[in-house]
Amino acid sequence: MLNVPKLIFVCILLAGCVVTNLNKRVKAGKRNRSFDNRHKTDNELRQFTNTNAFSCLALCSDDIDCRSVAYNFIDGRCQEFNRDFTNQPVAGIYQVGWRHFDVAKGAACKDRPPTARDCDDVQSQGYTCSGVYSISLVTGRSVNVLCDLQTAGGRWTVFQHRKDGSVNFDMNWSSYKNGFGNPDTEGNDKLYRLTSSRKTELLILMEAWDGVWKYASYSEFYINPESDKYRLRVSGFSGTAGDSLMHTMSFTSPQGGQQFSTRDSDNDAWPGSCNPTYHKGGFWFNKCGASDLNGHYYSSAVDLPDSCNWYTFSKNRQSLKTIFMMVRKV
Ligand SMILES: *[C@@H]1O[C@H](CO)[C@@H](O)[C@H](O)[C@H]1NC(C)=O
Ligand SMILES: *[C@@H]1O[C@H](CO)[C@@H](O)[C@H](O)[C@H]1NC(C)=O
Ligand SMILES: [Ca+2]
Repeated sequence: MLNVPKLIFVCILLAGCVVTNLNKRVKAGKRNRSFDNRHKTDNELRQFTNTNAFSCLALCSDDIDCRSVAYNFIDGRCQEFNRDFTNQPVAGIYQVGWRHFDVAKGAACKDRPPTARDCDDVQSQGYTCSGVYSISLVTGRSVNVLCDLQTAGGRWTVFQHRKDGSVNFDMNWSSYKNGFGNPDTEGNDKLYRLTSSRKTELLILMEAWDGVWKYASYSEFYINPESDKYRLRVSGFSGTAGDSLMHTMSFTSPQGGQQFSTRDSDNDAWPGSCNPTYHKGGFWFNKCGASDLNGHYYSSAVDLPDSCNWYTFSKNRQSLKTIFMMVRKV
């Protein structure tokens, strides 16, 4: 398991992994991998020639699917991969010069901006590192949120994050209303505020237990207020993980999507209650669902309906290792 926060943009390897040019985007990681000298072709997204180590990493930072790179220090070739190789040997053809860098989006952040309404404001104020910031959704009241200022242009306010099993997500209605964890789930009232006053898009980044990352992006996303049980509105899918929100949630409701349900508040479209019969956690269950990103966190890839899963990722209920759900204004 990684013992570094997942949102940290880590370039791992060189004793003093170089940093300067990428303005805080790349940091020396805790791992130390000597030259792999392996040229691999599986899990490859793109390749470039005549790059330098910095631009190779920068290209990865801008690519939503990219999670690691290989750079050849002898001839300047650069490869991007859609998975990382944490704690795993890199297999491939022996070729001198290759080094593999595992890359997690974001960078540990020590700066704290004065007041911002969301992570878009944070980035507009000149901050470049991802991390936890204090924002004010309501004047005078600040909350800590995770900002992703790297992925696909940054400006993302993270409202849900799974990274290990340390936070219980099978919480009741009022916990989902107000948020829980620090700052794992921002809560539906805050999500309503973030998405109701302007057009917002949704990005979901997901990592399976074999290290492969996929994403689901929705060009329009908002939820209704608590009086309508935080009904989901989502459209305009694109991405590599498949559309498990539309797949599971909007085929019945003329209003567009399902209401939110928790174990103590059944608003789903099934006669019984999806949680706990099939699922765990609070989500926009239908009858019940083929995805549940707030399901139980298993510490391995098990195929169980109560896990945190996204059906179209691998056409089963395989529990995911890492999840980010985040919004930004369009
Ligand atoms: C990194 O790896 C090299 C070669 O295996 C080793 O000599 C060195 O002590 C390692 N450094 C750290 C900080 O682990
Ligand atoms: C909901 O859960 C929280 C935290 O576990 C608890 O403090 C609170 O009393 C619960 N509320 C209801 C209505 O069950
Ligand atoms: Ca029901």
